[in-house]
Amino acid sequence: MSVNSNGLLYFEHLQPPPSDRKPTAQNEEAASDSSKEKQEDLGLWQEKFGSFLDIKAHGPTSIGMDFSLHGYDHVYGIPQHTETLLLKNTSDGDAYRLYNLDIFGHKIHDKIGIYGSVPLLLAHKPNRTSGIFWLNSSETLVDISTKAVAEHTPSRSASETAKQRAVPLTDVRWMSESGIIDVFLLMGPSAFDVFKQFAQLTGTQALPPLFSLGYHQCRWNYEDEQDVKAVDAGFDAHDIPYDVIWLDIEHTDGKRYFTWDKKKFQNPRKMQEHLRKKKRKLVVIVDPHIKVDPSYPLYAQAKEKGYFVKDRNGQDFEGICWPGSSCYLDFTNPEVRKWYSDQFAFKTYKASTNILFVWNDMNEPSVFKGAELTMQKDAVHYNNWEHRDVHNLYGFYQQMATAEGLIRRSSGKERPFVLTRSFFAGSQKYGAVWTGDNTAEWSYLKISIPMLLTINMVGISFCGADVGGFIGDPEPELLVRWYQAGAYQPFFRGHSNMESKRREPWLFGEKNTQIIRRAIRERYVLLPYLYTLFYRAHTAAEPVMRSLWIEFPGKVETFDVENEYMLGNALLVHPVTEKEAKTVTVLFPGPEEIWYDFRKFKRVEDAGTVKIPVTLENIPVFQRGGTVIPLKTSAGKSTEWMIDISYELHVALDAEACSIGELYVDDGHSFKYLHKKQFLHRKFSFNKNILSSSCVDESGQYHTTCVVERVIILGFGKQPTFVTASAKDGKKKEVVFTYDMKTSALTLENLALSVDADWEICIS
Ligand code: NBV
Repeated sequence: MSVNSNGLLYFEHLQPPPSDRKPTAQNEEAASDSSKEKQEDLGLWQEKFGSFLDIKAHGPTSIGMDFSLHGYDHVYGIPQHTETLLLKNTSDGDAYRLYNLDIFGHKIHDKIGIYGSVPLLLAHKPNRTSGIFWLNSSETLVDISTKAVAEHTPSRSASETAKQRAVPLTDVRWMSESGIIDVFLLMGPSAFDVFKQFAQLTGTQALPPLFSLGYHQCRWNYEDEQDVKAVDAGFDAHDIPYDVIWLDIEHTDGKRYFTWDKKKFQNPRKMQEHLRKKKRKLVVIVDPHIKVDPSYPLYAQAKEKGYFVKDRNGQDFEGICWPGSSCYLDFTNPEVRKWYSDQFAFKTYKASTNILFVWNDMNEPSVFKGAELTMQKDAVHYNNWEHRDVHNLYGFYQQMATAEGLIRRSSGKERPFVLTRSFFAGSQKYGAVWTGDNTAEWSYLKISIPMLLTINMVGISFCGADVGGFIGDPEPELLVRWYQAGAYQPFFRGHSNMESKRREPWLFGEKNTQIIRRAIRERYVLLPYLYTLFYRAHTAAEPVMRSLWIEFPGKVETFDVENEYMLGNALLVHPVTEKEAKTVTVLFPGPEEIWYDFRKFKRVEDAGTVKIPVTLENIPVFQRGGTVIPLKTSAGKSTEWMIDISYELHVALDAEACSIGELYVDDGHSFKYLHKKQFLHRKFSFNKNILSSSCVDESGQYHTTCVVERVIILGFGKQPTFVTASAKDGKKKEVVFTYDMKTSALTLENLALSVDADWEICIS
């Protein structure tokens, strides 16, 4: 990688404005005058954007620099755009823009920034990954240009001729409106090294509470307490698992966050007790704008303490948002964050209980009637930073304060769950993100895969897209396909707009209900694997959802694949994103890999690109030979109902008849895994016809009465004659087994082997 090879290193000094450029009423007048002459007069110290005047307190700043990536023609990252996985050449069009904006119904294949930004770009060539982390939170543009250049290899001896060959080169140019050049070159050499290097700078994914990996049911809006109870009961009546019901902005008293609409929610505490008994949770929305209303204590206090962002004249910045005239808390100020996090204390947030968690929306921040629907760049934050300097950090800091509030209300004991729409590098430390207002169309289901893969690549594993599409009404087939895709994505929430028709999973006929039920149940059964992946994301910065090239870094054919992906290292998932699809074309990386149908256990005979028949029943999922996946034997009404359900291991053999996998278990909600080392981290390995369970991390201890009930070994060569299981205490017992000649799957039943103990199963 070389720096400044195109000589595009630029920066401008901060400078006090010349006296005639100082923001004055006169200048404002000139700015609002559209005559060319007057406009020119404003110089670079002020800029007009539509009807908005931006006065640059420190002058016309900007910084920029170029990087050349030699041998690379695949670059990824820099979310968030509704774009392909592989970053495109920008030479003939717009640069990728990193500027957090609320864009309702954002278009597909657009390089304009939406909601969140992470200024990390990854470059990959066979078996080598590098990263560029441009740490800047002002409006940023990234230009990308890939070309082939001639590489000259001089002759090494008189008899050898000099050679010339074409090699790829990618030039990346970063430009930011303000700030300093603060850039980190992450040298890998593997993708997993780059992820670790980035995590050293920005942190790893917070370990989510287990419930938050279940299914979430959201809508704008679940109207009142009766509605909440009816939807909750609907899941039980239709035997569909779910963990969380969500309340959107209408649950508040006039969009005053931290309050309840007294007519619709007369007894919110009782409603939460009802949900608690059902072992379920509630998430409520808490937006960053605060209604201008002196009788609203939150507003009055923040006003008095000077906690709002200021306009350029030192007055509280006022904008329009859901509540009408609103002020915006200055989350960049640590004191404001501390005060804000105190608002989540049970005694302060009336009728909140410990099953209530939080959703931060509109935190780009969204300002109706503002320039590009956001805050003016010359608004002023803590320590005199202009909004232009910290724009992309606003949502990051709100989520930080919210997560801290939820931790503090539990005296540091419980893990928080906070979903945010806006994000920045490091947001993974505070919870989950989603991709915002997508549309109920097939193309949005399709693009959600590269969007989530990109977000995962830049450290934020806990992400998802609204299942069904937020805007509009999905046809039943699209909804079904979206549930099937969402079940294999990290954050799994159905959500719909106010104008959309009701969309609870049982409203689309018996057949569709049944298919959706199956998809959600598959998710619940898979949770031990998913939770283990999150532990890896938390401790080792490994993304949960991985583009194929991350797992197969030497296989060029995987580098641009964005319609399938790996969930961890073991599962290959290919969602169906075409209407009335009868087949999908799956790329099976190989040839040394072996793949098994995840549900039917049969080995995939062909290698490479294979047409796989599909029905509406489910989407293609395959297990990679050489892996062990821990599952639950059945799903329950919610994650909390599943604590005692036993485990099942899917042991998929590789070409050497070996495999290896892990299971992580803890209480699923507290920080005891961290402070008291109350966890189990187990390893399962299959070698020479022996499956053994051993401990990965002796420092962790967690007692569970759960057992491994069943083991299915995929690709087992022949019918065994005898199978025994022995615990480390030496006691041996014979194991009941069935062998399916057609699939070569060997099923071992009624094992009752403790999850928290060492044991061995020998097959002869
Ligand atoms: O709070 C209402 C919605 C919310 O349902 C959605 O998920 C957010 O992305 N919110 C946007 C504001 C209004 C959008 C038109």
